[in-house]
Amino acid sequence: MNQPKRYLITAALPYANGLKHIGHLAGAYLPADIYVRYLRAQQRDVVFICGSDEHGTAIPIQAMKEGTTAQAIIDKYHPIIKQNFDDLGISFDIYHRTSAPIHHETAQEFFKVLHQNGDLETKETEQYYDEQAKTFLADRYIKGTCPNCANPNAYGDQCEKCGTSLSPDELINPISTLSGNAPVKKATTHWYLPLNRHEDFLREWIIKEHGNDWRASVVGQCKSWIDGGLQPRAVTRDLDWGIKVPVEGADGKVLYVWFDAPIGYISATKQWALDNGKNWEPYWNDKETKLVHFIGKDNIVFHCIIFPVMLKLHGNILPDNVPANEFMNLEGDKMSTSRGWSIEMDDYINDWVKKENGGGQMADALRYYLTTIAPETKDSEFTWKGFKTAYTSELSDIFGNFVNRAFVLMHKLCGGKVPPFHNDLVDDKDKELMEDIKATKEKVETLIEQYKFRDAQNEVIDLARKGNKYLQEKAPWAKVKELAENPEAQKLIDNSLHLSLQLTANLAVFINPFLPFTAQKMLHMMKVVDKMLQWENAGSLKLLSVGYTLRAPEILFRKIEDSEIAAQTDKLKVVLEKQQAATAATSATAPAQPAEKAAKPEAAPKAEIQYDDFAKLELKTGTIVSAEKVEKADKLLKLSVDLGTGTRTIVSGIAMHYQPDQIIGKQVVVVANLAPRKMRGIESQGMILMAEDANGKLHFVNPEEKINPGAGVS
Ligand code: B3M
Ligand code: ZN
Repeated sequence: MNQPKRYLITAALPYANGLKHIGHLAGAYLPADIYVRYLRAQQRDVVFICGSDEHGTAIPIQAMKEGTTAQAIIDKYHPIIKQNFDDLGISFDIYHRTSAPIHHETAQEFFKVLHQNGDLETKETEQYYDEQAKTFLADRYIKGTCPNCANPNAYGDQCEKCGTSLSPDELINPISTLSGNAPVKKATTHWYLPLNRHEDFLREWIIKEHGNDWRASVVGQCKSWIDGGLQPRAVTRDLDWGIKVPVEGADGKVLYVWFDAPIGYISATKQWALDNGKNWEPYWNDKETKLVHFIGKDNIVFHCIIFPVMLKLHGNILPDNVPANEFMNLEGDKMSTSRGWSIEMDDYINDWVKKENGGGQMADALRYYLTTIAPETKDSEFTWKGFKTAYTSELSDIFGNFVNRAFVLMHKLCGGKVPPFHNDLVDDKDKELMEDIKATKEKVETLIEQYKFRDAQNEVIDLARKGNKYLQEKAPWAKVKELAENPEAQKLIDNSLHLSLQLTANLAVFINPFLPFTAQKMLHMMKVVDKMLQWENAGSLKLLSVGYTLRAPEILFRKIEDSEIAAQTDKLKVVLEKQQAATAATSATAPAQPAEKAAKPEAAPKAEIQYDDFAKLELKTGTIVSAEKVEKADKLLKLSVDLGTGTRTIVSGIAMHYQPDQIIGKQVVVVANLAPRKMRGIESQGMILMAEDANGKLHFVNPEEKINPGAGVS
């Protein structure tokens, strides 16, 4: 593409159903922000769009959990998430909401156009219905085993483990999450987007046109989708939360959230245009717009297959790139807000950012580390130790240190003013540094334009590293002693500090897209205005005028204490301890008794319960079909248990009592409706009843004769 006329940059619309964590930040919002800040510095016409995704079953499900209404949920989380992004310097031009009337209208109009053009199909199908809850079940309300990876907790729309997008019919052993019952089939009519009609277009556009410039992981995922054969996708749902389907005979139906949410990018652009006296249309209709969607890998199919087909049918432009990121893990495990194993943006802000009076230093600290470990090509890992190391040994000791030294020396040796540059005394070291400054511009540009933000940021640190080396070699402080006998000494001091200060100004320009708060602080120290950060200034050696008075240096990056890091890792330890306590409970074993204390003391009697309490348990017979030791866990075995309707993975604390091969084929009683829980990275989907004898040995509880697996126990 030639230089695009304008840019429209979107970042995935977060569900307003809870706090968002730093993995989300690293996945979509931070890289998008870096890109946008870079484009703005280039004076390009760019609009950065985001907002809350407020439909879909995620919202009413959260409302159910919090005992409130769906509306209350979105009204609670939308402003928090918006503020969190703001505190971390994510500079959206608009953070809109899909509950806004302009969005409802836009999404309905979009649907109508497709409907009127005959681009949708209707079909009566049998759909899952929960007879107890008296409602059709939206995909998210159905759980079952993934046909692709056998994850037993796949949802009716997607398996979050392998990323496959599913329809409820593909799930093995579906159950309703509303009642826990197996749902029944009932007839209902829905509108479908026949993706199968667009296979050729998609193949041409993704594989042929973008096979080389899109990330390999993105192209690969799309290709395997297309090769697998595309099916018509229902774009309406039987649900009472969402955007009403705007055609006759669609009572009680709403647009599927993944139909309306990406249209949210368009409605947000409209709102932005209204607010700013602009015209939104060219951003979505003119081929000279470069549209880029920043997302996490779980959103690829929606942004690369479904939405593009919708855009094409509706007559809009298509994305130029969809630089999806992989996932970021936390200290050895997948990040998950529901399990508490995550760092919410909100928590980070409260613990680090709010304490420093709006300087943004700690917001930049997070931005920096997340970019150094950006999961651009593979999953990556956040550790608090890594955070501190990257911050201290790179940001503070290299970047911060260079800027500080340049300023301190300039005040000491050059009277607080930008010293002159004496061309007659230029040496090879000066020349090398000047070349490095110029070359960095091109390197950073190329990398950012290829969405390689991690490498781009590295180049900036590398340039600061070169600055340190230069100062070290030039050692202007040592030249002071020569001043009396060597008339050129002051000139040499001037040259090294002149260049160091021009480099400092360049570092501000280069670091600005990545660490905007730091760039602002540097502007203040240099007493220059925002305009200096324009990208055309990058590489220039004339950013600061000779004789100009500069301020005293400010500390760009304060020290991070070990105690601050310990406080964070302690928080995670608490989560882990809670999980382990729960593990001990679900595996039905007390920790193995030490040998000298063989006999177990009598457990205290538990409080009396009602029959209803007991009836909540779903007990079933099962047969152990496989067993293996869990690595680095002495007490745990990982079992596959056949429950008649399918197999479950159950992690059980019986490894001290049974060898894996001893128990294959054993019948057991399983608590089948226990919420799944992760132990040592394995999801346990139930618990096996065990009896513990006076010596602390565990015995299986099972029917006296073998019976069919899946038999109810009561
Ligand atoms: N809300 C899913 C997510 O937050 C969804 C993205 C919509 S982007 C149009 O991952
Ligand atoms: Zn799967």
